[in-house]
Amino acid sequence: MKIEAPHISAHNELLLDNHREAFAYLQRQLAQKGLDADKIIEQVSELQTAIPSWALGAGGTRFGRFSGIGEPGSLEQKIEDVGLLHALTRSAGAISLHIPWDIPGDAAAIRAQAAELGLAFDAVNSNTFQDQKGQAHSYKYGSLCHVDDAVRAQAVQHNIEVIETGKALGSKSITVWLADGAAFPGQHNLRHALERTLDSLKKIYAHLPADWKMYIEYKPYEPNFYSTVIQDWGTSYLLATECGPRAFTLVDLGHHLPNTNIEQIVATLMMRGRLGGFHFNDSKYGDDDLTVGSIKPYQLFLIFNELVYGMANNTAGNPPLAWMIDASHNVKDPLEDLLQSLEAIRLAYAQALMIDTDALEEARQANDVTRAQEVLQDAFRTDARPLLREARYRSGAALGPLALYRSLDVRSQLARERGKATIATGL
Ligand SMILES: [Mn+2]
Repeated sequence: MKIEAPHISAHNELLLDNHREAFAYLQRQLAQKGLDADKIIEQVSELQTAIPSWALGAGGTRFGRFSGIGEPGSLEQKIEDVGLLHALTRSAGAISLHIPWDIPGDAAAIRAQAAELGLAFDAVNSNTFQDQKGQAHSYKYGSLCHVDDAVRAQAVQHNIEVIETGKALGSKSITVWLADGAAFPGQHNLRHALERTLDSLKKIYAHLPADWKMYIEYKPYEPNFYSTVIQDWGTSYLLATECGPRAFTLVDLGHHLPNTNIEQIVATLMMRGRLGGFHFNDSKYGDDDLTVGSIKPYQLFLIFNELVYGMANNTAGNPPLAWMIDASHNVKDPLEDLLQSLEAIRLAYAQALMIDTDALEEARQANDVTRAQEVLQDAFRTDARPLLREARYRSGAALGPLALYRSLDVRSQLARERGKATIATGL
């Protein structure tokens, strides 16, 4: 299924009068603070978030999986789904593949299909947290950190193959997330496990094409509940700096202990030019994979505040960031969920761009703590949604993506085309 321009314009026609009124009001409010709505719209429009191939089907838990209907049963259908999201929002212009769940049979054809929908290939993701059929060695006791040379060599080789797959698609980066860790105290010599991991990462890095980046993701716990080899941003940063200038830390919002100050991590990494990218999601307890902005929208806004500052004051040469959603759950229609996440990401960005930074800095210099908080919260509490709608309208997308998705009854049509019982590859 495809969403065509006439669908969008017929939908926009119905909402346009109300939108224009709301946008004009916001534009005046912003102008009073010396902010240019057009400039914010331009910046917001440039923010493109990659959709991971594993978020397009229902995500399971360790207790069960409840499939939806019309799930994408092939890589082509996953790309078709991302194409729908991008047509509705013009904010999901990339797809991030998981290898081996999504190995393209014909890379050139897949690339052409994506290009036709306006999609690029973002980072490719390796998987050494599961054993694959026919694999010589098991990852039960780790992969890049394993005590056995042969297991480590196999895991390194897999990452190299993932890079090769990415090259054929036009990807420019690989994300390494490891489940490696110890389930119980005593299982690992903690220092040696980290040393072996660094050694393996260096071997992968040695195969990185000159125009590629390697993102090293961290996570404090799960699946191992005693220790994780790359447990935090500091460990990731250490590994990245040891590997070389094209290795970076990747921040996944769900991969922190409760109440961690993630915006501070962002500020520190950008100070060193080592923030590679983001995996967006939201959580209440742990790595919950909830819809972006559904639990802690203020935290997301504060994170974007640091990102905006870091991008505007890029003294350490931090590269452009890779934005990706990393979420998947059991109950919502995945496409509806992703539409909500895409909206939440741009909303937090727009809110951060609406901060009166001069007033904020003035308050800081005067140690006026109350005023500093007021300035931040004024931006957070201003309804930025008209900016997002205007950004979509100007780029040919829908004023109300979710409303249009529902009125076109996209899911039923996908179910008719694909059959009700298709299951997306993944966990
Ligand atoms: Mn992630």
